[in-house]
Amino acid sequence: MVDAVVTRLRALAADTLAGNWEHDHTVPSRTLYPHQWSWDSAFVAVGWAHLRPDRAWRELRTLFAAQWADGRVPHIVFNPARRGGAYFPGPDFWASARADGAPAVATSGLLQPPVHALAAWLAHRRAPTAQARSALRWLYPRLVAQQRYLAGRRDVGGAGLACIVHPWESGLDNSPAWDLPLAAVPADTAVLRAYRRRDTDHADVAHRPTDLDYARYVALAESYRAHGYRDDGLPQRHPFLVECPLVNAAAGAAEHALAGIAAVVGADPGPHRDRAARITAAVVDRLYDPASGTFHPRDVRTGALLPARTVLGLLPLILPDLPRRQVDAIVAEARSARFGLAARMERPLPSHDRTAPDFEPVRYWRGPSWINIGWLLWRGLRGHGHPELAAGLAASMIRLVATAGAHEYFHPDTGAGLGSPRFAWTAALLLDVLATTAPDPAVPV
Ligand code: 2M8
Repeated sequence: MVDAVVTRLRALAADTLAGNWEHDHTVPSRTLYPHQWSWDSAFVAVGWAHLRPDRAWRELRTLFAAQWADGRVPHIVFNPARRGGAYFPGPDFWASARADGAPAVATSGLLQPPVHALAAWLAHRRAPTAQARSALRWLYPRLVAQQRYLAGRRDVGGAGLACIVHPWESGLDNSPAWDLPLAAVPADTAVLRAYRRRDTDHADVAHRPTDLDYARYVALAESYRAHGYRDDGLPQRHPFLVECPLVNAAAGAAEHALAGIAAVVGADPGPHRDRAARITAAVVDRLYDPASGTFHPRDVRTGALLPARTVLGLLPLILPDLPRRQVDAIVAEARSARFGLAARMERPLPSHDRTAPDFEPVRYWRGPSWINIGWLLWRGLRGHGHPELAAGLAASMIRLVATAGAHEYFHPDTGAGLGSPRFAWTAALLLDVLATTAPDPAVPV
């Protein structure tokens, strides 16, 4: 019975990934996201490593071939074969060719959480072949450059943490975490008259960001673009500068992964361990709030922590060297009625505090459950000695996909599938979870 479920789910995941494979990368979704996205590709590589390690490495190589001279890894790499209005904001909007240090292929100018070193390390651990070692040798200096960019040009606050300049850089685009700083961004929906949103062609308007939020996203991207995506002078001119717990925890976890990769490619792991320790200390020092007992983003423009208790607050658990006090605080927060983590979960893990007045069960990142977030927390729970909670979360993720399919996100009460129905990272990360967790017997065959 359980074997039949695993066989069915593995086939579903393999079909989804194969259907989204596009000659040298995987699209997150054929309809909504027809290009290559940065952190999607990292998650996808973790999944491909279970099926076709060659594709895991190809995926990462394609992404890092589009790395900018300053080390940034762009959040979208546009497929030249899909030019035209398939996605907004598309290549004409970002106009990367006009910026210094951009690659030949068209990209955006933003970044996403740096989960790539972790993905490369996991892919190598799953299949430590000569091909994997050669891919790691190619990737290592590029991953180091990605980290250098974050720790250098993006340390706008000067405290050893990277700043994001746009909510899209967090990956949790429309999270209530960003409402306060976003409200200070001057914009009105008239800006959208010059463009056409494409997301609402493929997705339910009630699930997507509002027009006013979209106008602010566009205004912020235009502000960054106007200075050629340069990072000097950001405090004087850019209206959104935030230290995000996920981006920085991912950067810390990346240094741990890079220590492992360095040992494989014959480099020195020591500096990576030192940097990892410094990032973890800065994440705790700058983003942990003892009063709320959780992590919050810090608004660099005002100096204040942003008060919303979103799932971002739980994600520093991916730091292997997070001190026990903060581990215990995160576990308590995750087990509270706000997130409902348990050895037997009644409902999926939400992306926002389900007791908050602004919790929205179907709107994108403001309540729905996402498999990539569950997977990150699952890894953190395993690494910090909480196998029962990790198993409960894994079982809940497996149940979601077994019941609703490989959707982009899920209703946090009913588990119904939302967003794109054949979503790449859902499929990829499910494969990784299935490799270590058996579905519970109640999951439908
Ligand atoms: C969503 O973001 C894009 C912009 O990057 C969008 O809304 O159009 C987010 O869920 C993001 O985390 C994800 O990487 C991207 C592609 O799956 O979609």
